[in-house]
Amino acid sequence: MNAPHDDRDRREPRVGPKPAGEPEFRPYHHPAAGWGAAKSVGRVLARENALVDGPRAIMRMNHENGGFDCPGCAWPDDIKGLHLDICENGIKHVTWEMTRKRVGREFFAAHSVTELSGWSDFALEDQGRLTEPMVYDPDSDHYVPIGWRDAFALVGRTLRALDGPRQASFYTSGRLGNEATFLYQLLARELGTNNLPDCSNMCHEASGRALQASLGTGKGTVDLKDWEATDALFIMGVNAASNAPRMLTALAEAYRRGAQIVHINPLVEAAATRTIVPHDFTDMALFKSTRTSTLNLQPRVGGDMALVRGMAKAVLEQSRTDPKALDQEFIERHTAYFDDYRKVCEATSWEEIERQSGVDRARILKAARVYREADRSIVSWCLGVSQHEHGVDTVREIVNLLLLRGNLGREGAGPSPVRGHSNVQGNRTCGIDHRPSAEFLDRLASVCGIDPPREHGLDTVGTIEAMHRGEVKVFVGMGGNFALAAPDTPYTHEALRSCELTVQVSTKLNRSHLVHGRRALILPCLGRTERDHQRGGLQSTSVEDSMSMVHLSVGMKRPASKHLLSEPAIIAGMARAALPDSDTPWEWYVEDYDRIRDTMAQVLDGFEDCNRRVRLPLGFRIRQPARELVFLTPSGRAEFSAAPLPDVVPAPGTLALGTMRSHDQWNTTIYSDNDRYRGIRNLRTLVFMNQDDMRERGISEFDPVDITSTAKDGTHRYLKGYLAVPYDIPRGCAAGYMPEMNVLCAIGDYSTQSDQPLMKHVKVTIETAG
Ligand SMILES: Nc1nc2c(c(=O)[nH]1)N[C@H]1C(S)=C(S)[C@@H](COP(=O)(O)OP(=O)(O)OC[C@H]3O[C@@H](n4cnc5c(=O)[nH]c(N)nc54)[C@H](O)[C@@H]3O)O[C@H]1N2
Ligand SMILES: Nc1nc2c(c(=O)[nH]1)N[C@H]1C(S)=C(S)[C@@H](COP(=O)(O)OP(=O)(O)OC[C@H]3O[C@@H](n4cnc5c(=O)[nH]c(N)nc54)[C@H](O)[C@@H]3O)O[C@H]1N2
Ligand SMILES: [Mo]
Repeated sequence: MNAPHDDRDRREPRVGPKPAGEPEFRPYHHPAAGWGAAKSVGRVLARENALVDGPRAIMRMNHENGGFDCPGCAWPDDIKGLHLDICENGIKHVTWEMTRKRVGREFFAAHSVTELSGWSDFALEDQGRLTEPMVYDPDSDHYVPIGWRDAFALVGRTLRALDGPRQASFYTSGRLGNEATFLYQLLARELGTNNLPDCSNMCHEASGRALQASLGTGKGTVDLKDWEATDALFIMGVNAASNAPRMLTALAEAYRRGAQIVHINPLVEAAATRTIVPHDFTDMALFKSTRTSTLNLQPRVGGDMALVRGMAKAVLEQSRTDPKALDQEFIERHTAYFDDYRKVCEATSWEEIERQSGVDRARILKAARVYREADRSIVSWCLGVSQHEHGVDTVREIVNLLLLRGNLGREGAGPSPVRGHSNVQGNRTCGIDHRPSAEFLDRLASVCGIDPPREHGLDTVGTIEAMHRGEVKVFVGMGGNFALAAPDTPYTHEALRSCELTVQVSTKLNRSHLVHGRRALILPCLGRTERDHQRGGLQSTSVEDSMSMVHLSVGMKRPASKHLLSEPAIIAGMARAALPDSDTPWEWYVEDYDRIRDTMAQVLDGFEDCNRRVRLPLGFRIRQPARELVFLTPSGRAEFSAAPLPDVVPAPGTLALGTMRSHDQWNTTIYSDNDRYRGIRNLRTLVFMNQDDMRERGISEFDPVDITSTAKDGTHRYLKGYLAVPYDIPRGCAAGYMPEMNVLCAIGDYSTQSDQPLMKHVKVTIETAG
């Protein structure tokens, strides 16, 4: 059906491209991946003029030896290393970096910053790769060329002129390789600050904190071999077909093996239906699809903890007559506080569980039965679980459930968070943490000969608030698109604009270059697909995937411009300028990244001998104490938690809105206005609603609506003229796209447990546009 009328042009600058036609909504009934994906890949390659280089690069991607790591997502490479496992969105992402288009000095001479500010985000990135360092010239309102040396001198001078190092903040987006990451945190800490916000603060902070508290390590414990051996998979709050597409292969294989696959998501996403395995060419040719689900449960937004509590309660109830429902021996030998947990489960009534989860008891019992009957279970989750007020409690509840049946420390069982950016987990491992442990700082001090600050630094929200107050004056963005990715867009923009200096290390032009401080630098860097030559020869960089595997990534393309520097070189350049007397051998490190790895081997737990081990065919796996049933918790055991259920039922008349990605986007990078698996074309400014919620408000399909959010402090934020789309989503829930909807996320609305912005639970009212 087409929209009756179109007032979308009033909402410039839009994030996505100019729609190619009228908005459409036609529910998608085909299997995920398969030919739809293949067609879409062909279009993307053609658009980026990459028909020759694209396929060649893709054949080198995620290869067991010698290729570069797919910058798409953090899903691990196939452990067997026998076939390439590639996906539509990974290919889109690689070709996005390999485009032949360039943004040179002529471009910036032709367009003022004010003019560019009116462009869509799509148009900005679509100009191609940045080619040389640029500095903002306030007199002309243009970016003008600057040499690397002068650029570094400006950074150094500004940092040295601050009242203290805590007036600077160093953001990381999860693309940065391990070696650059290590140098970056060293720079911040040698300067004297732990102000190291990262995209994790908006992403999996809750997962890390929960796993740390329960198991004493902030990561999942399973690997792909476990996925291949498990009897039951519980997939919660992830849109895998779009955001971790290679998971589809694992799901299809699990189904064929006879494993149970339970999806828990307010939306029935494409991965919860059927797929055609992308690398299975016979399946592709025969249109043969495989199911990827055996049960779908649709909790309300924020209802996961209640649902998991219900499953646990059912298992405990069963154990009264069937002692084998629990793994008593595991509970006794390896866990603490089980009695408290049992009591809280008993005290939580089924009525409360049904009301808070939005799922009836019979269906929860069905899921519980799958869990009870499985010898080995894995629970996997992503942002649908973490970006909530009670994200930490919910992840801990997941661990509680796993502990009941000893689903930990053995093959085919355990917690398995799906991380986001391709190296976001490596960033944390290598020291990006605004709350570093004392042991880490001690080792850093003794190995690197610096005196790192001990007090905690600022995270993402903390940095924005501090910039707004004028307390942080220099913002360095190591990748990413902070201006668009962070919550409360206008507030974040005011914060960035009040800085003395903003520095963005980037591959492409984006909003964060236009929303800048009094002075501003764009420092263009090599991408992951590109050759990185230093004095010591061709360099490689290491990355860590979602399942703690560390491997080397080697670029093979000629750099987009001869003026680009690698990220380690840019960090070292800034460091030398800011710390002229530093004893750290910055330049020496950059000559040969093996030297950085040698230092990392001494500082980082699990990195011993990493230069050798990272060169093994599949790299190495970082030691996982919890996997070996060693728990670095206060009790020395895996700890049950016993939190009460939060009240997540929306107040009458209000809805709980989750912000999420479309199929054709990579965080703030939008490829098109389509969301294939959800049946949407030519539309991003939409809100998915339950049909009854729409009827109650007198709203029909594609009616323009106004969305009002109410923050914890009672203030309101608005999006006007969005189009309503009736969708299979529980009553009281709504969903729409990030980053546009960040306008609705108040800066003060972050979780008291994880400090994560509540991007999956915005309290809103929706009414016909007035
Ligand atoms: N192609 C592509 N790949 C990506 C990204 C990308 O933008 N594009 N981003 C990367 C990054 S940084 C990350 S962190 C990941 C993100 O991967 P996802 O977590 O899949 O990201 P979202 O699109 O935010 O989708 C969240 C999912 O949670 C569901 N959801 C919303 N609220 C709830 C809830 O209360 N409970 C449950 N159970 N589910 C809920 C939504 O219906 C949706 O399916 O993907 C990574 N991979
Ligand atoms: N409302 C809402 N907001 C969200 C979320 C949500 O679900 N809802 N999700 C949050 C999450 S999970 C995340 S991870 C953040 C993402 O936040 P960010 O990581 O800050 O954003 P990205 O869009 O991934 O960054 C894209 C930019 O990175 C740069 N880039 C790409 N490759 C490279 C490289 O190799 N090196 C360098 N230096 N730069 C590069 C390019 O210039 C590109 O424009 O957004 C968060 N924001
Ligand atoms: Mo993320």
